[in-house]
Amino acid sequence: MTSKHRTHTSAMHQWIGAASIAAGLACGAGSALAASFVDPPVLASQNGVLDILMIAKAKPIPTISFTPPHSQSSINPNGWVYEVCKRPPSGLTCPSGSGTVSPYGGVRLALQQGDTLKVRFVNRLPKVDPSKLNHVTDPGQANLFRNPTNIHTHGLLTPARAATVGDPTFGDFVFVTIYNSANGVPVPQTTHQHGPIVMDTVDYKIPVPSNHPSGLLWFHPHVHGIALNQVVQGLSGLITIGSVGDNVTGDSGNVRFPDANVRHMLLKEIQVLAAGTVNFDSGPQPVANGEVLNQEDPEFCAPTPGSHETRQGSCAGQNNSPDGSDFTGGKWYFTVSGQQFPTIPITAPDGEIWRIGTAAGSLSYDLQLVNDANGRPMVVQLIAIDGVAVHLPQDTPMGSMVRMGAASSGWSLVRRPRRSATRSRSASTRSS
Ligand SMILES: [Cu+2]
Repeated sequence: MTSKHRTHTSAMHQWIGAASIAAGLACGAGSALAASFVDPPVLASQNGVLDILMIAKAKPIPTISFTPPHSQSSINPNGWVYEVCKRPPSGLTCPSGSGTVSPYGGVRLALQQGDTLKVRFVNRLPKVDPSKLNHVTDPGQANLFRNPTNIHTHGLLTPARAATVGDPTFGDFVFVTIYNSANGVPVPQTTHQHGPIVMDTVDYKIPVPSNHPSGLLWFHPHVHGIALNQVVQGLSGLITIGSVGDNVTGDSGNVRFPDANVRHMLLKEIQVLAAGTVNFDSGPQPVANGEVLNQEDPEFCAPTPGSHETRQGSCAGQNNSPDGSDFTGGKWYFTVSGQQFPTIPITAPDGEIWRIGTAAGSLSYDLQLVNDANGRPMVVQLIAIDGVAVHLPQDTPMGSMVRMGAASSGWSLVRRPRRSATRSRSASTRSS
């Protein structure tokens, strides 16, 4: 691990450790929300290279419909997404249609050992109201409201390389900041300016070592002071190195575990407000119906559901006044790759492997697979954490397993259908 990764990990733990909301994976379903789960769009390398154009921009989230209090109509809140396509011959826009994807739920970049990931990265994010951002009054942070960003490939063992005169591309270098020129020219700061400022676009060239372990990783922005806001507004995606079959075989068919029976899930969460007033570091500020609280508050909802509350991929905002904000009427959504409470049918004889990443800003997930028929937890086998295979000796205490999981942003687990089952069943996720 490089020092870059250590620095990063401590920052991430602050985000994740702030609150704990229980989420479960349930069988059966029968909810209006329970559309079938769709794996994230994949951009795969060819002949050792994945060469893409990636644009960070605002876009309404079609899979989240927020109905404000006393309203008949719903709002699709504005997320920030990565629009991605194979790099066109020229220009900083993805041609519409073929190969262009920009889902709130994120894409998956499928890489192999020895590949090079090339990204022409463009910042088209909107400005943020400075009164609704923390850290804008910190030393050197007067430009945060202009929404500078960058990308970091979390978990990838790759050099943290800055550009040089001879090579203008960047490796996974978290100190470069890319500004959208539409948001104004950044004002020079006398302190805390750790790396180069680049306007609008930058080229990354990120090598994957030929001996890199196969596994599940993710990517996200890494500009200090605003990365949390950007992640919870939607900016994240998955990276896979190699295949599950590199390490795992099935039991009924003793061959490489087939890619077709592997699912990829990125747990995303977003806080959507009802019109009112929210307390920021700057003091109370007015907010509109459907506005995203990207300066997340871990106390948005009660930690557990109220007696008449059913949580299916969201929880209701609570009133924390007078000490905190009144979030009544708002909702905190917990999605699986952007989908709220999807249904996941499982039919393969060897079961499925689920690769789960979390892009959470202010919570950690406590995952269970629950049988809807009897409400009981079901057996799953944890096979890897952060791309590293795990072997848990028999009688490992639950607390040890929870500690291992809590230090992690990526899991893989195996879900097997019961041998006695003759019809297909389904699983869905919910927060409980
Ligand atoms: Cu990270």
